[in-house]
Amino acid sequence: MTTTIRRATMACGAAVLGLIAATAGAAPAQAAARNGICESGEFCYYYNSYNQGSVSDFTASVADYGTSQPDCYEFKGPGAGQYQCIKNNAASVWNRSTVTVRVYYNSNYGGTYMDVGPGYKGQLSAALYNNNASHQFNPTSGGGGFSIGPFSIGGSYAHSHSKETFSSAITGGTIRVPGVQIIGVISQVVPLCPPV
Ligand SMILES: [Ca+2]
Repeated sequence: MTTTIRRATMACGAAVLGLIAATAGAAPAQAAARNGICESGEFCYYYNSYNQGSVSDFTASVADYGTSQPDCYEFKGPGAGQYQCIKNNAASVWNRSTVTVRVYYNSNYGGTYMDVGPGYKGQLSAALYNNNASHQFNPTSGGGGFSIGPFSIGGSYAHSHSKETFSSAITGGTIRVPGVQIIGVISQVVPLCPPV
């Protein structure tokens, strides 16, 4: 009898350990933005041409860099330009993210721009060279619509590769949205452990 209980306890413990390991393995590696190192997943400005000089690294869009210290977004890495504000001061870029990053001439994603594709490493265009004022990951346009929990209803959006529109209708109290919507994920439940 004692042997049976021990076996059951060990089997349960092994299952729980396996679940924890799977969860840890699925956690994505996080790039550390604003540490002066251009890492996988980041978009980076360089003070000098051809990816030389100090680096300023980002994992998110910024609409306004600021224009003076100590509040501006600055070049972080060692080398020429370190601690200088990045606005109108970047010569080259490296997009290590998986999406297009749009660099704008003006703040708040305005004016002429350059789309920097994933993996691009090199000069800013002549129009943006030392004339960078904001940048946007996976640039979008359009709007409208609303969302309830995981649902997004109505509106339109566009990005660098395609444009999609969708709509909804309310009929007899039912909200209808064409297309597939993922509303849940089925997870396997580990059985309860017997008392030790
Ligand atoms: Ca970094």
